[in-house]
Amino acid sequence: MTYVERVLQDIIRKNPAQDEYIQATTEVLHSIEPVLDAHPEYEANALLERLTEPERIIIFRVPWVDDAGKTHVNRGFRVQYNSAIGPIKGGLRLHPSVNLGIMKFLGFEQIFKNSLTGLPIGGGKGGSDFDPKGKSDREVMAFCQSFMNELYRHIGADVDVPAGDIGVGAREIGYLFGQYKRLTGLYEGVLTGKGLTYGGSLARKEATGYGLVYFASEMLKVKNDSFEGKTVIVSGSGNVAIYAAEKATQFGAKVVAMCDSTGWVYDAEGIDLAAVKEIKEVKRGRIREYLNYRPSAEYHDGKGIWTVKCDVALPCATQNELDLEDAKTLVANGCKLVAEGANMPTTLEATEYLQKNGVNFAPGKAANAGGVATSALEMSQNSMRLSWSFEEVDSKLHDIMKGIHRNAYEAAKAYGFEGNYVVGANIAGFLKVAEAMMAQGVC
Ligand code: NDP
Ligand code: 2IT
Repeated sequence: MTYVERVLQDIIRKNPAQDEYIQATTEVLHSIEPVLDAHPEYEANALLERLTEPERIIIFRVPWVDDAGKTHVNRGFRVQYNSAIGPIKGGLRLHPSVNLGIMKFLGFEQIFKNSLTGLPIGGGKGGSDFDPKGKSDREVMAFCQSFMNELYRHIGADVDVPAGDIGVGAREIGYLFGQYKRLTGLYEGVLTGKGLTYGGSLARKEATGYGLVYFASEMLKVKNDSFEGKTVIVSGSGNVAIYAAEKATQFGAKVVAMCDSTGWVYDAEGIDLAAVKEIKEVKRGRIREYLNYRPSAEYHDGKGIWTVKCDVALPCATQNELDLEDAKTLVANGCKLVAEGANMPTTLEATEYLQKNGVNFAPGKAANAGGVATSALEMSQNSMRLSWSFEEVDSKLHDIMKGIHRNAYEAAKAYGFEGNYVVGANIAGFLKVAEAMMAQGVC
């Protein structure tokens, strides 16, 4: 049995019912096998065993009272996965599906993503099974304050710096920041994605989506191609999706479909992003309301966005939203590039099918790293107590995405997998963390 097989077998045995976590570790560990073969000292020092076991996991009760006076209890998580290259960094997700396996898969992926940015940030993730949909602002505030009443003991500007993810945007970060400040008396960059009046960075809101398109552009450039004239599908209609669609449009593409968890819209004329922003960012409404703005568009309930014919697909909603059947449909419709804005939106089988059928494929840990990279830029600005212009941050983000593309491309090539960004991103991300862990001894 190989080293990787042995470690994976242990992971499966010790973590029953953590499917997403097993999926993520399986993909990463298999793809770094060539590096492990070249570095026998990693096995001798139980590096994979240490890397796959989080430094610590905090699970806590989050009681809060709704507007009718009823008390609810949610479960809070923070998985502090790995701090070898910097303080723990990663988002908070508020969604009813949140459980330990999902938190661990996200935290594990974050280690390599953060390493790829080239910035000094370790990996982690957190969140809760609280559902912000349909809650009043006061209820969301009550939840966030209660969540922070426990979390504040475990975080800090040089310890662990949470941010947004699904269900967590500027509103939630504001409530969390206010409560942290109240409990600790510290005004510090303990969270990123903050509002611009209290330490937030310009371009953080746009960063993940813009970064995704910068990365995909580099992939197209390798093939002497560009976004100009491409037909694009963007799944989701949240933070990542909206700004991916915006940048793709700026780069000359036509985005024809977007969705939420209820249904999807198709607009042959190209999605009207001002309408989507008003529905999602202002009204917190459903994507079907798009028809009120563009009656000529189509709305369909349920899944099905991947049946739309496109050149480029950008999954920006959630994990495992693009399965083998969807991959087959995309290939049959002539799709040439899939870049993940979400974390692990493509199943293992679908990824393999796309790659085997000539689709240029970018994994989320490389392609969506612009969000956390810009969070690290927000941390730098907070430490320096100054703020950069939008253009300055955006240009740093663009350079970082080009750098990640180059590193992933070169790492894959060095190990004989040219053009395979999954292998390249995993190897490049892993090497830096592995070296840092080896240098720091058994810990
Ligand atoms: P948001 O909460 O802003 O938006 C999420 C979007 O995805 C919504 O449109 C939501 O629809 C949709 N969605 C969620 N779950 C499902 C589902 N089960 N089926 C279909 N659609 C679904 O989150 P973000 O845009 O921030 O995050 C999207 C993805 O990007 C996540 O995977 C996240 O981990 C990843 N990511 C986010 C980063 C960031 O900076 N925000 C950085 C890197 C990655 P609905 O409203 O109906 O739930
Ligand atoms: O998945 C991710 O990279 C994020 N949700 C962003 C994390 C961050 O710290 O900005």
